Amino acid sequence: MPIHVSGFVSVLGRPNAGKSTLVNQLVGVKVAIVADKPQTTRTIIQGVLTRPGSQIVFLDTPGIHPAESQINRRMMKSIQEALDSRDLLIFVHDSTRPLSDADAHALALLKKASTPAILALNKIDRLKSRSALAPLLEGFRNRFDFEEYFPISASTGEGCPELLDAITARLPKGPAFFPGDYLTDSPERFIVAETVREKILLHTREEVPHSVAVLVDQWEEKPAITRVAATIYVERRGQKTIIVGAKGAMIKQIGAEARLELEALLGRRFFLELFVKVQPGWRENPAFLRELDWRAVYGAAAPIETTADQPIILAPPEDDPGAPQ
Ligand SMILES: Nc1nc2c(ncn2[C@@H]2O[C@H](COP(=O)(O)OP(=O)(O)OP(=O)(O)O)[C@@H](O)[C@H]2O)c(=O)[nH]1
Ligand SMILES: [Mg+2]
Repeated sequence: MPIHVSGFVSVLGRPNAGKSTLVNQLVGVKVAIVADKPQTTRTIIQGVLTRPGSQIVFLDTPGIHPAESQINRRMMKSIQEALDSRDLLIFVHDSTRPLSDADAHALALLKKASTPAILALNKIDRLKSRSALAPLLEGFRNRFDFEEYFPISASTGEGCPELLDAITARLPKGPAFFPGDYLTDSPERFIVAETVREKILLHTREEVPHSVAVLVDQWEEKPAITRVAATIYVERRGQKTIIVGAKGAMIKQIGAEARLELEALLGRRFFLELFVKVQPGWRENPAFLRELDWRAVYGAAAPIETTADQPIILAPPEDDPGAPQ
């Protein structure tokens, strides 16, 4: 029997470093939303890669940042969870940026975990010359004892096969935790809400991205279509005006983009109805934050009532008449 390895690998780093892009690249499917705004990821996102002889459970995390508000404290709690008793850590750094005090703070967190860590110097496709990597690497080496380092581009995939081989080589012997087609524990409800939020992040700037939360209110499976109603929460009236747009043009665009992506990912037709509500101070509201946290709402042993709660995304069935062409 060939040896089988498996393990939990947490992907950590500063906001916007490219952690979610990397997890999507390594898993080969978009499990986490990506945006050019910091603090895109707000909770742990699981992405599972199963290959012959190995299964890797990647845990994408929120960017490491000062926890000033309730929501930020919750995000830092997820980071702590991702640091506890894992097999390996991947620290992702945007190599177009120099080392800063904030990076030193992030590395101090890693040190406490005393788990082996690999450094991924990301976004090398944006470097004019590789010579910029040497001083950066030197700086990291002076601050943390990484096992290995890899220059990569999570966007283009450059360096990622080598990183994946190094990860696999460091995993302990063990059986697969999940079936071979299992990709994530994210319920479809959460995937829908996150996809809508991603489209909003792509179209807005300044304080709007931080002020947006999305919750699915209704979910109805029909034979030919899944009907979903979701509410976009913002903190101020002006933000609602931005998201709705002139004559509702912006919200229409957000809805259309989210729907197209969801249909391709989940392999069936969606009808998506979006509402926008002003909910001042939701980022400091523990009851609301709990509602946003699907793990807190469903729990590990939550009853599965509709396919919306099923934690497995399967590839689109080939003979599904509802699948987009
Ligand atoms: N050029 C280039 N851009 C990248 C690369 N990796 C990520 N990006 C971009 O960097 C931005 C941030 O990427 P994310 O994957 O959302 O970063 P993150 O570390 O998950 O960010 P948070 O969730 O906010 O902490 C996005 O615009 C990505 O497209 C890369 O290798 N090259
Ligand atoms: Mg992210």
